[in-house]
Amino acid sequence: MFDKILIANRGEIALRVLRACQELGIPTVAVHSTADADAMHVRLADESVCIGPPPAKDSYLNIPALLAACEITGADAVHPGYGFLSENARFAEILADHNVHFIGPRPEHIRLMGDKIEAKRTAKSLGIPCVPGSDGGVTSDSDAIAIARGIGFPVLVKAAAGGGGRGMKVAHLEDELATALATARSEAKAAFGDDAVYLEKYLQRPRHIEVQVIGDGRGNAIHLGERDCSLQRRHQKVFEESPSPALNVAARHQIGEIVANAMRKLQYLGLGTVEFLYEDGQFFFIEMNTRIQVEHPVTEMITGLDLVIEQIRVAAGGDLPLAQKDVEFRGHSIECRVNAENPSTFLPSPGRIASYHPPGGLGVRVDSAVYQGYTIPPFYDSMVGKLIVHGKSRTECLMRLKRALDEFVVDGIDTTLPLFRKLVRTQDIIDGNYHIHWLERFLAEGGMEP
Ligand code: MV4
Repeated sequence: MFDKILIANRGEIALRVLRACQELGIPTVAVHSTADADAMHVRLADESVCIGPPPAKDSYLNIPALLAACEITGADAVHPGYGFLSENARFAEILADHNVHFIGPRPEHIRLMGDKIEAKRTAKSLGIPCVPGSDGGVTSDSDAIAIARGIGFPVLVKAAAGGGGRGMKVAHLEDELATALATARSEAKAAFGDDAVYLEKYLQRPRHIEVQVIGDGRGNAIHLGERDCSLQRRHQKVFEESPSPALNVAARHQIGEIVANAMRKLQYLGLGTVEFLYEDGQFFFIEMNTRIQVEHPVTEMITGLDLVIEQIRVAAGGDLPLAQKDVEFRGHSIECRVNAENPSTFLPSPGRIASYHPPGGLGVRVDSAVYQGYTIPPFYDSMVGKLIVHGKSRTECLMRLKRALDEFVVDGIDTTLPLFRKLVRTQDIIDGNYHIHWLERFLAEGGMEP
């Protein structure tokens, strides 16, 4: 096992990782920017190192400063959390060059999944169902037209270096395709320095369902069920649940086995999430994430596993916690991402939290790094924390969520709590009847108007 872990992150995930380290009996090093000197992860860690000024590029993304922090403290492993350097293959390689373990997949798998064309090619070769589209990149308008005629309109042009919704353009008709290609290419070039694009059939009203996996890097891998993350706004997830209200036991087992088998063949190491669009009873691979995700707690609640502890164990060469046949899925879990934003306009609302009273009780979990009197700095994401609830059934889970939301007090800043209080009282949400465009339509139709 590792002797000391440096946590290359901030906020709730830094605290989440710190808690796992403490339960494993591993000393921790927090790093922080000058804006985060008062942050909770700094207070709770065994040691801390200031790594630079507030802008992330000068602190949480500053690889030389992180290496120096490892050197100074003697940390022999780095946990990257999510965001920042968590999917940076070069960072993982540089750490290895300095004899520091990266708690995550091998660099080649991070790099492979970072290129969406290569990721899709790999998924397909491993037996994962993919969205119909181009085989690899599209290089000419005439090729694109031929492919689009084959799969039928509408089609979607996606950037190879994209992901998370950046650099996508829809073409509903043939005469829109050349413009969609040109626009997607130039946006991709400007955003990522890579103008490679590919083509897919555009699915109009799918759900976003992702499968959690963990591998030991020696050909053993298990899946831990799915999460339904269809409720999103501008490609930011808002509300996630497991199991998905759209799947039955047989469908869960089928897609889970396909994904776990693929990861066994890849000899995948660490945690991973395989993302699908799900429409008319069919799964279509879109991307794979090679990090711990924000919404991992809903999987923890229904499996009883601590994903960060298991992630650290496999990174240190340990075994998987369970065989697939011993993984049990119990009850239902929902997560709400509470952001420091106006609940109608979504404008950021950083500032001082004047009063703070998180909910509690059976089946209620709050993953947050804020406290009463804490000032949310304006430099980073606007998450106040995550409210995660668990119940025996989806109905019990929703009732518990409703009461937990009513207990939750965050004063002094705007938060998205009122949005969630509204959502749990909205029939489509109660029925589990939603898709990836549901939330934006709800907001456009005045769902949050006073
Ligand atoms: C799609 C799609 C429809 N058809 N691909 C957006 C983020 C990126 N991960 C993939 N995305 C999409 N890919 C095909 N072939 C619709 C989306 C999409 C979306 C996906 C998941 C969750 C929210 C979304 C919101 C808008 C578009």
